[in-house]
Formats: sequence, C-alpha cells, structure tokens
Amino acid sequence: MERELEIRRRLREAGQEQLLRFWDELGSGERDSLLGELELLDARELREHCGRAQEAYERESGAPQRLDHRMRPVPPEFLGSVRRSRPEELRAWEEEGYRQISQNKVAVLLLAGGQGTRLGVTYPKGMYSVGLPSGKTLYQIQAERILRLQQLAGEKYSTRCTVPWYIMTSEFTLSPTLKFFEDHNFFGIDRPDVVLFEQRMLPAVGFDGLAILERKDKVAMAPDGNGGLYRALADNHILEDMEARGISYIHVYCVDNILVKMADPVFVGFCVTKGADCGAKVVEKSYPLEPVGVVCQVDGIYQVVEYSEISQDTAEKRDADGSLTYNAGNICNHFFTLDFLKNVAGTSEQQLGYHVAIKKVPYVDEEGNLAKPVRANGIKMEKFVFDVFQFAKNFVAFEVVREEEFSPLKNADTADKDTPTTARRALLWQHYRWALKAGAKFTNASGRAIAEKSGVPEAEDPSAVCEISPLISYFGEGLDLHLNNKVLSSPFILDAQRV
Ligand code: UD2
Repeated sequence: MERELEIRRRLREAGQEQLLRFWDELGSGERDSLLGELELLDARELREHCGRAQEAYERESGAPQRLDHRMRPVPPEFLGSVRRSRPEELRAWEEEGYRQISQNKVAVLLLAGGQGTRLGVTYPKGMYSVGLPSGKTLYQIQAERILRLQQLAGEKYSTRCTVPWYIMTSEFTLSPTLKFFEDHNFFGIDRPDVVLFEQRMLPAVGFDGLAILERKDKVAMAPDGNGGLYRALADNHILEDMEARGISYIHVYCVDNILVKMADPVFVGFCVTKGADCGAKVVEKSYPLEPVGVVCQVDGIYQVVEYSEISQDTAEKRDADGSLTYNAGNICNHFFTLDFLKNVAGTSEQQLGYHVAIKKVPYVDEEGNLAKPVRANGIKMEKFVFDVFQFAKNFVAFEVVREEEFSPLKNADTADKDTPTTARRALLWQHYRWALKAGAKFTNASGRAIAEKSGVPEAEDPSAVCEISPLISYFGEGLDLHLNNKVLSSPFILDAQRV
C-alpha cells in the first residue's frame, strides 16, 4: 500500500496519473509489475521528459529546425583516407594499432540496444544469420574477428593480449543476447572479456504530453537511443572496468554491418598517431539520400547531421566536379579515448539534446482495448552516439573503402537495399576477392573451371562461393599459405578443419 501511495504521489508530481487509470482492474501480479516499472521513473525527470517531448513535437510539426545553412563539409586536410594514403603510411598506422592492441589498450564496444524494427525480427539483430554457407550469425562473425585479432597482435609482439568486448543492450535485447552467448559458450572468448550492460528506457509520449500505456499494466517504453551509451557507461560503472583493465582506446560500432573491422588496427593507429580523442570512419555516400548521417561541421564544430534531419536539397547538393558536397557518410564506427569518455559520461552528456521521432505506438484506448494506430500517435526521444563529437578537442575522420568495410543489414529481403541478401553478397564478394588475390582458382561441382569475375557486389552473387572463417583471416591476411595455387570446388568454406 505504501509503495502504491508513493508511486501515486510521484505520478501526481509528474502530471502523469493517467498511467494508473486501470489500477482497479489489475490483478496483484499485474499491479506489482506496473509498480516495478514506475518505480524506476523519477518524478522530475518524467515531468521534464514528457514536457520536452510535447514541445519538440510542436516545434517539429510546425517548421522543423534544420541545420543545413550552418553546415560545411569536412575540410579535405582533416579527412584521412585509405584510398589516398601512401602504402607506407597505412602500414605505419596499422603497426601502431597492433602495438596498442598487443599492450591490451584497445577495447571494442558494440551498440546493440536497438529493436531492429525495419528488419522485422523479434530477436536481437546480432543473432541474425544472413544465409552464409557456414550459417554463422553476425555475433559469431564478430566474436571470431576479435579472437583472430588478438592472435595476430599477440604473435606480432609475442604477448598474450585481450580485446575486451563491451556490449550495450536494452530491456529488449539483454536477456536473449546473454542466453545466445551462453548457449554458444561465448564463441570461445573468455567469459570475463565479454561485458554486457543495459541502457535506459524512456516512455513514449502522446501528442498531448501524456505518457502512453501499451497495456493496462505496462508503459510504452523505448531505449533512449544509441547516445544513451554515455549514461549507461556511468550507470553500469563500465569506464571503471575499462580503467582497471588498462584500456586507453575504444572502438564503438553498430551491430548490423557485416563487414565491420572491429578494433581495426589501421583506424586505431591513425587516430592514435594523430593524437585524436574522438574519430569517425566514413565512406563516400553511394547515393544522395542513402540513410547514413553525414560527418561535417556545423558552425565550425564537427558533428554528424543524421539522414533524417538533413533536407533533400542539401543531401543532393553537388560540387563543380559533380561529387556530392556532403559525401562523408557516417558508418557508425567511432574511436574514443577513455579520457574523452570519462569527460563525456561525467558531465558533458547532460548537455546533449534529444532527437525526436514521431512513431506509431500501440496503446490501450479508453475502453481498455489494445489499439494499433494507423497514423503516428507518439513521440520517442533519443540521443545519438555521435552527438558528443562537439566536445572533442581533436576530432578526426577516416574514409574507408565501402566494398571492404560497409554493408549494413537494416531491412528485410522485400526491400532492395541493406538486406540479408546484400549483406551476404558483400561478404562473399570480399572473400572471393581475397581468395583470388591469394592465388586460388575455382571449379564448379562437375570440376569445370569457373571464370574470374569482378561483379557488382549487391546485384548478384560472386561466380564462385568462398567463405573464409574470421578465425583464419581477419582482413585477407595470411591466405597465400592456404590458398595459393589451390583449385577449390565452389561452394568452399575455409575454416579450421580445412587448414
Ligand atoms: C545509424 C547511424 C547513421 C548511419 C547508419 C549506418 C546513428 C544515430 N545513426 O543509423 O548515421 O551511420 O547507422 O548503418 O548512429 N542502438 C542502440 N540503442 C538504441 C538505438 C540503437 O544500441 O536505443 C544501436 C542499434 O542496435 C544499432 C546502432 O545503434 O547497432 C544503430 O542503430 P540504427 O540501426 O537504428 O541506426 P540507423 O541505421 O538509423
């Protein structure tokens, strides 16, 4: 009873008493779970959140604020590039990256709290298998890349090194992700080196400023965006854990890029050599309205303007030579020093604004029936991971080659871009290129030679299928040993059993 009174008091203070409007109809279990959820919400924060959401909605539905006229492209001298750098520069950065990894100074941090709504699966995206011959999921591919990288750095510097894997989950993804890792014995990674933690959730708010109930006993909640990272780092004492392990550099990435080069030694080495506290990998955009943010300056300060917040005119703007003016596409691969994160998580994070998404949010109507809205009815507020770039003292951007590093899985196969099929093809083309470079030849099932082909990755499968386990090669290295002058029957899997 006391618990109920306290929650009622808080909701009154927050102006959100409607959240208990079905109280009399709830059984004791339902009451308990609703109180448990509401207990996590602070009255002042809830009032502010709902007020802010309503204001933002009114602003956005009037004349949305655009940053376009304050944007400038990244000056070329501040944009490192794999394509434009000399081989010896790339080698030096890579060497520096390996050196840092070998000294246990580098961690990877996966953002995996999203709901994967566009892909349309009910489980976390990392558990998805895009139909590779091996059947591997995104999580397994990533785990194996870490294992191989540890091995490579360890061999180079005769150390035994670890790249800890921090995984930010949300209420939606924590338990299935943990169970998946347990069921797969953490894919061979030492258990203490995989650290799962949870980001906060925020209530979805109706256009009237009232938080929405999605069931009589449940508030409609959504994760607070991938920029919820900074609060989650503080909530869960993750930076202390990093410090205790001696970590200095963190590579943050998103779950759905099948080509992600985790703790990429070239990128890490580039950022360390340049003395950066904050960095972002970019690719040239493939078309003006591609759903990637653009890395640019706003009022002279580095920032990403998200694809949902840029006007079509600006996205389509071209320079005299025909190239897109805002061409530095963000691929959600960020570098941070631990010191930078400490600063941000401690203080600056609170200054970050929220981004507004107007969405269809299922709700219970006044009669208590579940309703699926046909039109948007709710406001979700999110922070974005890259919004902290503004606090960097030395920001760098690094352009990488799309075919080698970026193929995101966003949509189901009914779409024509960023689907399981395009992701699978991107990986298989990459491995096919590596195999040819290493000197392999391919035959079909009846032993006839398959002609070499350099196709358009997304439009078709490679002429020969060759999947290389990340445990054998992290980024195409060391394959001559296994593949030079070998005639391989397609489909071929190069894994530990074959070497
Ligand atoms: C992200 C980038 C976009 C571009 C694109 C490339 C942001 C805000 N936008 O857009 O600029 O780089 O990726 O693929 O980064 N996540 C959480 N918690 C949340 C919400 C999302 O952990 O509350 C994770 C999610 O699991 C995923 C990553 O953040 O790993 C990116 O989320 P998304 O797929 O919703 O982002 P998208 O494609 O709109």
